Amino acid sequence: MVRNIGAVKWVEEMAALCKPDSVVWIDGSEDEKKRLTAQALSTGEVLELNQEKLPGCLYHRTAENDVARTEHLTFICTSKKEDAGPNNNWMAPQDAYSKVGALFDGCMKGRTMYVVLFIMGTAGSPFRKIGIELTDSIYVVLNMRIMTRMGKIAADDLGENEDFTRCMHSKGELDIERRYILHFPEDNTIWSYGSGYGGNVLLGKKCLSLRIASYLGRNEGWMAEHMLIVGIETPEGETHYIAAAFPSACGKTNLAMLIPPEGMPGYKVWTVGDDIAWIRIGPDGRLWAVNPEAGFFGVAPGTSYKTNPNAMETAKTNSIYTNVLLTPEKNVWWEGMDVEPPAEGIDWRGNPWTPDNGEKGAHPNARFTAPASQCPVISPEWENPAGVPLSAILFGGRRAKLAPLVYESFNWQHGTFVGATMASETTAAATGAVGVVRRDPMAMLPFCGYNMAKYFAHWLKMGKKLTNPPKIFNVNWFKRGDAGEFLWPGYGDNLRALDWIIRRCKGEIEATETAIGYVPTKGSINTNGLDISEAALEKLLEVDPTAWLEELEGMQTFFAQFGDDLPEEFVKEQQALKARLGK
Ligand code: GTP
Ligand code: SPV
Ligand code: MN
Repeated sequence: MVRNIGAVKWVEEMAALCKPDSVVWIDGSEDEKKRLTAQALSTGEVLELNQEKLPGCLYHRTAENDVARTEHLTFICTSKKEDAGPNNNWMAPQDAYSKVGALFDGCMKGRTMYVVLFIMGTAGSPFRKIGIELTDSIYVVLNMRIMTRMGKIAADDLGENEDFTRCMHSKGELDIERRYILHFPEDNTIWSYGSGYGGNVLLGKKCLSLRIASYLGRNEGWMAEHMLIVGIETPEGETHYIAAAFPSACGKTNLAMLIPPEGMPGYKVWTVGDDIAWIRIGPDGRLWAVNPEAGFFGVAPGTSYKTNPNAMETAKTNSIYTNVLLTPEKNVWWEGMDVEPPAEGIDWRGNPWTPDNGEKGAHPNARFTAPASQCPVISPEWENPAGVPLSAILFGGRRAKLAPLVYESFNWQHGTFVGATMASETTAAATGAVGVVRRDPMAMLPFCGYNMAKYFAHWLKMGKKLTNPPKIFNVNWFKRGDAGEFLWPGYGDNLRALDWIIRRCKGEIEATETAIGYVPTKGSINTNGLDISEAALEKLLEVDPTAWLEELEGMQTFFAQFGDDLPEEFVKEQQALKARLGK
């Protein structure tokens, strides 16, 4: 199938290192899928789910210590430490290759090495990137089959071109003490050892499409961002595209496929992507975004027919469920699914479970892998190689206090500053404490493959090249009242904020200028059919200068680590914010 000399040589070299019993080149066919599935079923690597209720769906459980990205074991290996920046763990490339090379040595004895050629983007597109992942996990192959365009289509697209990302993965022993996720941007190479969890092992996703791609994008003049892309069709029939960066488990998948609330008839929502956007400047001076992925790797807990029916429909067939609760009927269940829990089941650890045994049935970061093409509201433009033009970029996170429901930045430079000063409460998508506010610029802190100060500069530079830039906004669906309750209903009702954003982009409505940006003037958010008190709305839109002055201190502390690399524009933005806050 593959006559690419560089690919064949590299696979031979890696096979000589890992010493698998056999090497299998994946073609991506239906027959092959059947064979691989049968084999994974026979070893228990995956389980078959109820084929009446969930046709074509499989179940998988990862090791108990391997259920989320491990940021402390993730490294950027550049020749110079400063190129990785204070935002990344760093290892010298030679040290990394020899240290983890020793782990790869012989690690596939008794196993098969699968060779997966895959495309991020669509075949033939000038903007796609091609990778080859070597892995000893059928679960990884089956997931890559959903998340990317892979096999023969990728081999044909690559042809004899030797410019591909070399992605090396082994489960190893699944020992957290022997786990490394290494990126070598200068060599276009990724090495992942000792994990079987999504973001650590589906190397086309965070590793290639964000860490390596952000590095390539800076060199090549484009941007790789942790953003959903959604089209909003107004009752007048115009479609406006919005990209939004929220940290992991902060609502991207949900916003990308929301269902308009009853009070907003005539609106339609079209999903283009739910996690990653590659963004370029078009000939018209606007930003154009593509989703390089072919599937969704979505958070299961909290997903229900009430909160996100489109995700439930998407994942009903041909999907893989990881670390959810398994019911006696071989169905799946998770917390927040909004159906009665089964009387008993097997939890994400593989232990017997009952609703009252005090344990979670599903891990909070349990996931479904589902083909994007199955999404009932997938955009007709989702595979357009040119992408979709962006009217607005949103930043947002989980902030119980401070950040208003929505506000608009003054201009691109200020908007970049707003994105760079984002903060959010941590979630179960990465190991470590949950619920701690940390700064997460552009939701890219765990995913920026180089010095983030240079990344900020890249954003500013891109803005200077735009003759028709999108407007930049900040949103927060997670503000809480005094009793700890969410003040905003969220989910489908988030369209009310998007609607305000679109009307601002079109210059149709006035807004109130505050120290942090423009907030909705009273009465300008469509609350038709929404049961919300005046007091809650007021609280949602409040800007408290004292609290923002405190926030400014947090920003300054965070920026200090970048020293002189921090763009001077950000120093000016900090001063201007301070002045606007009256100090
Ligand atoms: P990653 O796949 O990790 O990048 O996550 P994501 O940003 O796509 O987050 P996702 O949409 O999967 O949502 C994560 C969790 O937040 C789920 O439990 C959702 O139910 C919950 N959530 C999403 N949107 C809202 C919202 O508007 N309000 C509230 N309260 N919760 C939300
Ligand atoms: C995230 O954590 O942002 C995800 C899931 O989208 S993972 O692929 O594990 O990174
Ligand atoms: Mn994500």
